[in-house]
Amino acid sequence: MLNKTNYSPDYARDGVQYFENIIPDHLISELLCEVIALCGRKVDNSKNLFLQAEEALFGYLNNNSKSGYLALLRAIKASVRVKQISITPSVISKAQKLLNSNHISQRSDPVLHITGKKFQLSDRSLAAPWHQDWPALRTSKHTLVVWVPLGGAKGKGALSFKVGSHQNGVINSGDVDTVYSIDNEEVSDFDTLFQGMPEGDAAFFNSLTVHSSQDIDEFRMAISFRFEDLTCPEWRKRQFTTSQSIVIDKRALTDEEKDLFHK
Ligand SMILES: O=C(O)CCC(=O)C(=O)O
Repeated sequence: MLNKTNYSPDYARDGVQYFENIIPDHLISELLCEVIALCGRKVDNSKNLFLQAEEALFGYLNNNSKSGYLALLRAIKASVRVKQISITPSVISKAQKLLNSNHISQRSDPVLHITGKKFQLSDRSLAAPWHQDWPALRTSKHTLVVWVPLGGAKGKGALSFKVGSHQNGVINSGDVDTVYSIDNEEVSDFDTLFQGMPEGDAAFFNSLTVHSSQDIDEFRMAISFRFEDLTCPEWRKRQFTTSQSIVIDKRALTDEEKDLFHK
């Protein structure tokens, strides 16, 4: 196991790199305030925002149906506060540098990641097993993932990475559940890199870099988003497609929908 004190990862060699203080504090605070407000609570500026967000989300989970809670999570991840973080100039310039391209895009939507036992909706853990992101995206060959903790990642809540695993291309995966999960034996030759991450830091990693999160008791919240290299000739040949397209449900309007604006 490698950790921060004895190892400093390099993006090209290791497929992962950490940047400290790259996300301005106010953007994280504003997103946490958004979470609290969307849960129907008032923000108390004298108290810790992350703890208030935890309480607000937990209250919402207990007082609403599972589908209502999942709808709220989708609303949170679609908030412009998430977009503001994903297009922070410091993040964009690092992404351009790591992708070695000035022409980059964000083809897929940001993802909201919550771990912590009390937020589990079934007996299935919220943690992600070892996996690569590329098979779920199938976009450019150099897709870069940025993972931004919003709180709870200073210890076990952070991600673990298999150092250099991106160099092996797409690795065999088993059953596709929430992710294309990879057995431990497939990646046992790689060192595991794990380091806690305070808010403001971000991990940038190649979408082929195998990573996982741990099943923890405490609440941890993070967002991730992806950058694509628009100059990737191979992706151009595939007409810039992605497996993460948003499907529009073209069903007929119900009577209730037709009346929505006439009440
Ligand atoms: O935050 C997590 O628990 C998992 C994140 C992850 O696997 C990803 O960003 O691809």
